[in-house]
Amino acid sequence: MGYKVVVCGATGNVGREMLNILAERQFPVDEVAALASRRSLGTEVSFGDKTLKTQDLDTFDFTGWDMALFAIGSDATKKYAPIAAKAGCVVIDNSSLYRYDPDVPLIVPECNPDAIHGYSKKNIIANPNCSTAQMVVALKPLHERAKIKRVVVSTYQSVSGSGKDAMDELWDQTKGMFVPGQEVEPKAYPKQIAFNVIPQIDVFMDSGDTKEEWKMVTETKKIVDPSIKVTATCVRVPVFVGHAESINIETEEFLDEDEAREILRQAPGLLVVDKREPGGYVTPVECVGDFATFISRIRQDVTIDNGLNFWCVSDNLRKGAALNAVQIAELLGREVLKKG
Ligand code: 11C
Repeated sequence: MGYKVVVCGATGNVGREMLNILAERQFPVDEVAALASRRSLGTEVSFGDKTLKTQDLDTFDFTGWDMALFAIGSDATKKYAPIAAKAGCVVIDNSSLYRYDPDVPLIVPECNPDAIHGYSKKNIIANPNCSTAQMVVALKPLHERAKIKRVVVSTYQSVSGSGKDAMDELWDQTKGMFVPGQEVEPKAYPKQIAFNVIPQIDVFMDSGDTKEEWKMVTETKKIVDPSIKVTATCVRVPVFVGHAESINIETEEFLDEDEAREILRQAPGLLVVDKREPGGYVTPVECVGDFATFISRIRQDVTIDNGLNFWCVSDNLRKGAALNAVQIAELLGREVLKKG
């Protein structure tokens, strides 16, 4: 016997990846419902070698369904997640709405799988922001060995993090640069993204940080350890899929770069590609469609006693969103629902 699984927001970038990954990982499903808002109704989506017709999220009855993977943004989640949860269907939510709620576990299965048991307070589990998810997979094993005191991270985030319109904007703006009269004005972003980089992701907060930067700080504390200090600068770059991060850590105990490389090699969810030669590292275009988070450029930071630098790349639609949600579904099945 398998699970009855709902994917809400099945026609979006993340919803489609959720269906792909459920099929790729052969998640034990008895039935899958693909839900969409009324304006996308009737759109067909792929699930393995099957095609599913989307159903109306507004009128769907969640009773009798085991779990629902939500990828519909905070506003719609606010309306529909409590309906699903109340009907007994466990919600695994990709929006930021519940991430900071003390009664909702925020889970990256490689880091804090035991938090799964907290799901029952609200019948909701939160999935972290993409830039946090890939970073904490790398931080956790290093923290266990040498206790991380402080993290300085700079991100290079792809436009797929802002959705399909932003991907179209990068494509059209790039083409428009070469065709006089067809220049495309910025709409998804405050400035031109083609052949440019933008040091703003999400809105500004009173502190001067952006919300994306604040999310990295707050979510790392909830997932790994509240004592870790994080400072982040998040930057949008003209890449379609795949987020990259330059990460600097300061640890309580000394950690040699070779030992760090070995720890990261052994850690779940990571693949180390670290040759000190031209091209001996992973870039965003190479990680697209992969499950792993790739670590490269591991080296000592000699400006402090206990410091390390490394480069971290992952498919933001996968580990940063859909894959992590499916891994949570697998964990929920294994540890809690125990069907099949
Ligand atoms: C981006 N990280 O790349 C964002 C997208 O809180 O789930 C995901 C926002 C979130 O723009």
